[in-house]
Order: sequence, then C-alpha cells, then structure tokens
Amino acid sequence: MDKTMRDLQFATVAIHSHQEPDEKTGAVITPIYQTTTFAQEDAGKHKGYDYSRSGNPTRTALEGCLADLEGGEHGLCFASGLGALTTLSMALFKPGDHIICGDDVYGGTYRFFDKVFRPFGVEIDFIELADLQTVRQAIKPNTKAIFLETPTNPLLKLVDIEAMAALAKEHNLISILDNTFASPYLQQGLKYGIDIILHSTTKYIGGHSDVVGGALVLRDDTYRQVLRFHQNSLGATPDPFASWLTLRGLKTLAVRMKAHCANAMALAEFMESHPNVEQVVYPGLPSHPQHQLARKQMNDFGGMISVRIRGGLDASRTFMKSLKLFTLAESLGGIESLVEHPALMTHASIEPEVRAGLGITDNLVRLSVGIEDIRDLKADIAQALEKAAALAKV
Ligand code: P1T
Repeated sequence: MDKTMRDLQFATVAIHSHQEPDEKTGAVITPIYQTTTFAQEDAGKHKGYDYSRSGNPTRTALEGCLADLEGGEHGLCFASGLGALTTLSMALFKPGDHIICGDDVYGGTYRFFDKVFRPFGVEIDFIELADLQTVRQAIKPNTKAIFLETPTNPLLKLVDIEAMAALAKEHNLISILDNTFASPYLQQGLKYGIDIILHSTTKYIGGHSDVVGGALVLRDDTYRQVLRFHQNSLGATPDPFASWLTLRGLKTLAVRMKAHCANAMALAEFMESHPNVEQVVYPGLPSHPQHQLARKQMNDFGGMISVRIRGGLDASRTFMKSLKLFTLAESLGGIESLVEHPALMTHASIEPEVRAGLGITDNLVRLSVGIEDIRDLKADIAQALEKAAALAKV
C-alpha cells in the first residue's frame, strides 16, 4: 500500500489514492491519456510509458487506487473480469495442473474453466467449499490453486475466507478470491491471507453499468512479474477511457455500497414476510445459514438478493416482467436495480443437471438492488409479487 494512504479511511483512499492533481496542468481529476503510444527521447529512453497496452497513466492511477483499497501491493487492470481470469489462468497454470474451484461461481467462470481450460489439459474440480474436510480431500499432488467466490453467484453462499486461505497456505496452493459481489468496501480477502483478489470491475467498482472491466490485486510481489508479463503478452487490457470511467465510479464506492446494503436489507426483510415468496437468500438475514460468517468477514451484507418465487417458472416470469423499476438484464452492481433469471440467463451455460444439483431452480430470481429510493423499490416489488401471486392461484 502507498505509505501516504496507510492512515486514511476507505472513502478517502478511493478519492485520493494515485489521483493527485496533474503535475503539468493542475487538472484536479486524473486526465484520460487517450493515446496509443508515447514519444521517446532516444530509442528505449522514455518517461515510463512506451505503448498503451503495456501501460497508460490513466490505467496506472486505477491500478494503484484499487491495490490500496484492497490493502494489496499491486493492482492490474483488464478489459473485463473474464480477461482478468483468463490472464491469471494462463500465467499461473499449465497442462497437468489441478485447480479446485467453488461449485457456485459465475456461469462465465465455470464456462471458461470447464469448456476452455479443461480441454487445454488443466484439471478442474468444482466443489462445495463450505466444508473444509471436503476441500482437504480434493487436494491432490498436482493441485495448484483454490479459486473461490464469496458471496457466490447466484446462490449467495459464503466461504470462510480465513479458513480457505489457511488451508491453501498449508498445502502450498495459490488462493484466489473473486471479490466482485462484495467489493473491497465490504470485504478484504488479503488481510485473511488470500494471495490474489479478482474483480469484475464492471459491477460495484465501476458502479454505473457503463463500463466493462476487470482487475487483479496481489498481496505481495510473488506473482507480480509473471502477471504483468502475461497482462501485456495476452493483451486483454482496458483502454484509457474505460480506465477513467472505472476510476470515476470507484470514487463513490463507499457511499454507493452503504445505500445498496441498506436498500437490500429492507427489501430482503420485506420479501421474507411475503406469502408469495418461497425463500429469500440474503446474507444479512438471520435465516441465512451462514449469517454469522457474514457478520465475521463482511462489513455489511451487500446489494444482491436471490429469491424463490412461489408458483414456479411462470410465476417467476410474471414477477420479472411486472417489475417497472428493476430492469430485466444481466449484470449487477450498478446504481439502477436489475433483475435476472440465473437458469435462463447468467448461468445458462451450466448443464441443467449441474444447475439443478446446485439449487439454481426455475423459480430462482436474482435481484441487484440499486440505490433508488427504497419506498419506490418496495412498492415495485409488492405490485409484481401480487401479479405473480394472482397467476400462481389460477
Ligand atoms: O463480465 P465480466 O466483467 O467479464 O466479469 C465476469 C464475472 C466475474 N466474476 C463474477 C462474480 C461475475 O459476476 C462476473 C460477471 N457476472 C455477470 C455478468 C452476472 O450477471 O452475473
């Protein structure tokens, strides 16, 4: 972490880390260095930048700020969350290696590991990470890493970060945490011993549903060189404007997360008491089986809720279509509320029998609760549940 940031609070770091006024012009906001290349004084002699795939000052500001917010040494940004995942995977694993991955992860993460990386010769096991003994038994001589999400997408299951990082350390494995759902405001895995944090910055970090991006944050120097080399060699890097938009979003992460969490908590409580809802899954509810773990490792409970609507697929479709403020769309973490159907949308690339085994049922609906006024969101959910209930009764 940048020494000057060490004693400052999260919201302050988000606004000031690596974002000093521009030395040359005094511009208060980090400029968009919209250039592909940089003049060299002599062949090979430059001011630290030679080509924007390899590095760009706007991206450097974002990478440094993210590293400080996660409490890490280095940040590396990518064109998407999957760009971060594929670069990390190509850099750290080779055919014959074995990776343990949580069984409930973003559909695109599953698809990459299962359909792209497995044929490449890397062994992957998707397993339930809640039980440490199961994970222990899955470790083989060629196991190289444990990859986890917490809270998971879409079932909002929790993984004990500290226990998983300790287990990885004990067996000399790399621990990688996809922190997209929580964001560094709610959860910082590096302090629990995780080696590498992954983000889809498309979500809470960007926060406005207007820029796709990804990031890795490293606890220390161990993987810096190999990851920087692959970041440049594979080329899945963000352009200067994407970096700038993400940095702009990041500045307000603290205030946005507070509002997301407050709204989600209120909606989760409201839906849990509604007769047309079969189950509400939200880490902030005492009914969540890992509520205590959430209290331990998260500062608050996040903006994502999964809910099972009474009446099956038809009632769920009616519910989603009847919502007026929640837009039916993939993605999450923006200021506006979204609703989506994991089985038909974000997790459709997972085989139906695997999905069913996980509990991604046809009546499971995922809400990304935005920061609109809670009274409007509640009214919207109430009227859509009434419509779904009317259908369920027919
Ligand atoms: O979309 P991209 O920026 O490439 O990030 C992929 C990704 C990685 N990790 C998690 C936990 C994610 O949720 C995602 C993307 N997720 C969605 C698009 C979604 O609607 O769930």
